[in-house]
Amino acid sequence: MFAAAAAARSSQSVPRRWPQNFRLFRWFFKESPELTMQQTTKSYATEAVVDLNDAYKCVRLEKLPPETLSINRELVQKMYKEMATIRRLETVANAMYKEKIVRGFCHLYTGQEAVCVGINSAMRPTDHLITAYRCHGWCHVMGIPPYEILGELAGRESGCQRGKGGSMHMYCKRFYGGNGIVGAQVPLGVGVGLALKNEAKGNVCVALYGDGAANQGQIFEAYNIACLWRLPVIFVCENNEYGMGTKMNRSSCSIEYYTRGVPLPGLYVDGMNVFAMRNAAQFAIDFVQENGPIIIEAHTYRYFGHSMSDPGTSYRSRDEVTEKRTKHDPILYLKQVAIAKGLITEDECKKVDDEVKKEIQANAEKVKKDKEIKPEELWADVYMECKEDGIRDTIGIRHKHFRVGKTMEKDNIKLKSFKPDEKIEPKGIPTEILEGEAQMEAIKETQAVPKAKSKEDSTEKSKPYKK
Ligand SMILES: Cc1ncc(C[n+]2csc(CCOP(=O)(O)OP(=O)(O)O)c2C)c(N)n1
Ligand SMILES: [Mg+2]
Repeated sequence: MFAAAAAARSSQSVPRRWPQNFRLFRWFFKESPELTMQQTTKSYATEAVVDLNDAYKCVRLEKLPPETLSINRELVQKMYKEMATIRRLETVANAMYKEKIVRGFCHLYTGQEAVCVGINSAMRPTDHLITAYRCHGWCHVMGIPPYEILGELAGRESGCQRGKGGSMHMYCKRFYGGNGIVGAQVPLGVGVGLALKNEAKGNVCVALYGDGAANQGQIFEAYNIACLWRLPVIFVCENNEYGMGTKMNRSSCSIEYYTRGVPLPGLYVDGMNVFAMRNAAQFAIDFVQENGPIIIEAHTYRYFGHSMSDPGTSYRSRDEVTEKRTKHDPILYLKQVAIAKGLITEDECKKVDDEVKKEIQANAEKVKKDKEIKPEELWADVYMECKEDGIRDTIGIRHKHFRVGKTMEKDNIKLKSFKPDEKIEPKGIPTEILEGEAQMEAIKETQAVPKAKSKEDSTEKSKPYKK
């Protein structure tokens, strides 16, 4: 693979970036073949072919993904509904945050929908995925219902993690979150890739990170080990051009993120084009099983600020955002191409928009009436299996570990050589386990300890564990 990759690399020309690459987005302009076709209110086709010629660039790859993609009504309708749902979900999350129903961190995905919908549409039901904190769209496509996403955002017991995770920490089977530490999910994704390689069933793991995270050391360590061990990992850099308030070219010596994993092959994809994303993901899923990891850079854009506390206008102009929204919007693109190809009508899109709006609004209203969990439940569901005698909190009290939430099915990764861990016997730490009200009492008791007067008192009273 490497000889071929080296040969391919030497024949690469240095590609230009998005803003200069006008051809890449010609579909948005009048001269686009798709858009000059008469837009009809009647859909008449069941299948069509989309030209993706300009959506890719590559490095160290012998061939690009196919230049065309065959799409049908069912696929287009599913994609449209998913993208419309994510867009509405984020609009409602934004409103609920402003109403102070959603608290804490909240990073909206609006503008980036084509990346998650396109990639997910190519994934098999047995593939795995891990991402960072900008995860609501991913949660939806990986199978968490909107009601549970909104419930989680609002900290209600109806949330997918019973309100204990919030915006950045949502999970479901084969989906490992939702991670708040920039870049930290990438080595974890490589770990999942290692397990999948050992399992030897041909499944892959998609590990996502942002353009800001792309400069971290751990990303390169992850590339290295994944490449050395030929792990079935698809690294996806969701390049939305900003890391918080910093434009990519102010933080990165090279903004060609797909080229940066020497000797890994890389693929640049127009991340506002859901069909290109699907095609690239299909290509990558096949590729990594044979050859080991690949990097995909999905060039996208976020419409809102970094998080709810950032209006997103101090480091970029309003005109820039407006231009992206009006000329490069991923939902508009899908809609225009699908209408032009006769796969969907304006009326059908409107119907989906209305249904989605109604459904998400109803979910939001329901969530607002839902309860929060009781404080005792904070110690529940921490582990799949608790191997110690209870769990310790930050002040050293042991609590009984119990399950309350939906039992997440044990992951379907079954290693050939898997041996369960020995039971861990904790040493030198108290083993008394408190339950329910008793544990709340114990906390109050600890908090009520008066401030130490002397040095001896201080050592005695600040002992972390209750005897
Ligand atoms: C290790 C670490 N450093 C810094 C932060 C603070 N931080 C949160 S998001 C962020 C920017 C990341 O940007 P990018 O990777 O491009 O992701 P995006 O927000 O654009 O999706 C930073 C620096 C953090 N959470 N973790
Ligand atoms: Mg970014």
